[in-house]
Amino acid sequence: MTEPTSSFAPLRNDTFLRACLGQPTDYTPVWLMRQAGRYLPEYRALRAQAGNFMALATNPALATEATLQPLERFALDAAILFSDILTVPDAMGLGLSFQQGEGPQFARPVRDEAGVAALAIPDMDKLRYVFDAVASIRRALAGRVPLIGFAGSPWTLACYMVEGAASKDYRTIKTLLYARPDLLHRILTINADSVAVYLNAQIDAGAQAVMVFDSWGGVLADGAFQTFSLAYTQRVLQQLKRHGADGKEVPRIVFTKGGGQWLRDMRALDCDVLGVDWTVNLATAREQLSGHDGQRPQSLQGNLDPITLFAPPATVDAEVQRTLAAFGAPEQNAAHSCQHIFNLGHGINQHTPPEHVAAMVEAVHRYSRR
Ligand code: 1CP
Repeated sequence: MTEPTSSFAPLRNDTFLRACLGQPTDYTPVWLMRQAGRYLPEYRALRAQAGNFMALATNPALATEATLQPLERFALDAAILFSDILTVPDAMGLGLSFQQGEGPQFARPVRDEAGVAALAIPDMDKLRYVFDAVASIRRALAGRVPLIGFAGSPWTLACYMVEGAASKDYRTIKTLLYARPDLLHRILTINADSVAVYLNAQIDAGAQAVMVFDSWGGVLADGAFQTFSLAYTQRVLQQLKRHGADGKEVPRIVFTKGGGQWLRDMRALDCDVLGVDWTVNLATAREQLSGHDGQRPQSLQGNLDPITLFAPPATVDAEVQRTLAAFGAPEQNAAHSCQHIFNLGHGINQHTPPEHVAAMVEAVHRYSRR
């Protein structure tokens, strides 16, 4: 087989990708969920220049700038595409808008038989701006660190599509789940197939890893999680390309907030990394993932409580040390083992002092250097 050639610069820091694939590294790689965003003054200036969030996200040059902003400040080991999980339901025609300070809103939420019947996999041309941004970011990175592409899980997208906005109790979608599971299954099937096509297009455009954000999987009852979230995340993973345009393996990360008690179910997922929130003990999680059924063990991503970053830098430093110690010394000899990717347990809070992020990233690298 001939290696496909790539027009992108060679990767100079592969620490994150190695850890994703369970290979030993010289230190523990680190990046942050929502690392580009409102806690950075330069992001707020860029968004003001664009006018609003969607104007920023749909402009590949500005999205590239937003992606690179945190990398200019901190020695992060990965970049993540600047976009949003809700671009997919927006392309389905649900009418997304972001009210300043209020979060996302859909003009036409999906709530009844007719709304569900009208849903279809969106034309990927409507999401061309995302794939253009991926290619543009990849060029701008010039091999500095790998680029992560992402999408929402079918369940998490459905939460917004049915609720129409962020929710406190998920009453509308859970009522649908219990009263009309047939309708929810149809939404989730369309979401899964849409997300698969969408992530494959990001891979083709240059994404070097992909992540599925199951941000609201943890609000489901045991049993419902497996049926309405996990099964559809697996349906996405089963359709994903294994290799990028450059012929390199593209690791898959799945993060379920509040999913710690389901790691034994999640290890059956066809993915390389499981993201965990701060309620999880990393040593226990590592034990649960290691040496299972002869398959390559998944690596772990996480899990500092994002609110830790409001404490003084000395505390941040101590909490980083504690998190690294909780995972324990990474395996250095096996070709494949459960490795650690340092991250927060959920997205960074918009009021976080950037200097504390600097202290965190520096501490991860200092304490983990082998
Ligand atoms: O006002 C603004 O500037 C908008 C704030 C904002 C930003 C910076 C939104 C609206 N989205 C984003 C970017 C974003 N969203 C990224 C790329 C930035 C990066 O990581 O560096 C990513 C990966 C997301 C993913 C996302 N969007 C998730 C999953 C991650 C998570 O935190 O759980 C979710 C749930 C969303 C929905 C969403 N979009 C925006 C907001 C404020 C929200 C959350 C709404 C809610 O609380 O339910």
